[in-house]
Amino acid sequence: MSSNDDIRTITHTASGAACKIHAFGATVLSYTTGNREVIFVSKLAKLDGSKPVRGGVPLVFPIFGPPKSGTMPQHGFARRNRWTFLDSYDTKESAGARYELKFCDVKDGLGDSNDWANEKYDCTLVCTLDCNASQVTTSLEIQNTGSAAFPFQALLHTYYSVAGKAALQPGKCFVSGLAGYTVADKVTKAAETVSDAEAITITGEVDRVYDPPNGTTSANVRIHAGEGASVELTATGTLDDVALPISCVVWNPFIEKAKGLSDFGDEEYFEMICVEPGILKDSVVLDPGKTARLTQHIKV
Ligand code: TA6
Repeated sequence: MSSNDDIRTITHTASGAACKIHAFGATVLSYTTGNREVIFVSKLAKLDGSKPVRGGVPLVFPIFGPPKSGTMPQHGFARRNRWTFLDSYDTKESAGARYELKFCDVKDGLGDSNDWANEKYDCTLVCTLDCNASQVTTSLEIQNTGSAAFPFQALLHTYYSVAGKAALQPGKCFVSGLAGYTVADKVTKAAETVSDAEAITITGEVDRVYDPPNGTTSANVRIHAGEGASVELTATGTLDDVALPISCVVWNPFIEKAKGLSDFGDEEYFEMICVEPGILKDSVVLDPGKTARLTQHIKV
């Protein structure tokens, strides 16, 4: 089990900006700059390691969503295990920290009847966090340390705090920058279409995967998270230093799903929006000895 002792505060002395990160899942819990908290964590979130944190920036790997076969828990094992603190720093430019999860230390979340549970694969994951007054950067590095190539998905499941509990006010809370992406709507289950929406708003349960048009790699999205609280999100992915296409998931549980989450307040859907960049398309395969990296820069 984990405890609050596993939560480390990273302070950028020069600016006063600060982050909190939990060793459980290497989950970033907070990024504050000035008097603004950018990240949302549910008041009911478990921080004892009994389940993934409901909020912050959960790390999703090696699968996004439910398993296609076998019984690995939804969103994989990365967010369900205690990572090892490597080091931290505090310089004039920024402050940050690094955490590592070696596959041999994975105790939960493998399920069974899959190649990870059967130990066909091996990997080392490194989470890096960097912050200053104007931005926070989080990244997930995936090293194939085994002898077999493995397919994977990876995603930064970022929960944003919405100022003034305005998540359902289209003029104050919306996401722009995903027009032209192909959208798969997990709520309506409608056929995939190309999104022409300049602004994605929350008027009910939203659970959509936006895949980039061919040739587009990095994601550049503006998230309006309440009055005067927008952020610019830039997300990139690489495999062996070659750029990968980055998809984006937009999620708000709304009324019914919120009630169904034991670690989420029934009314907290007014206070948050998830915008989650990920390597989701074409089931990317990582060869032995190679490294993939998913990075998001969140500029305030
Ligand atoms: O990213 C959106 C999503 O896949 C939703 O379908 C919802 O399940 C959300 O993730 C939260 O998943 P979790 O396993 O953390 O409850």
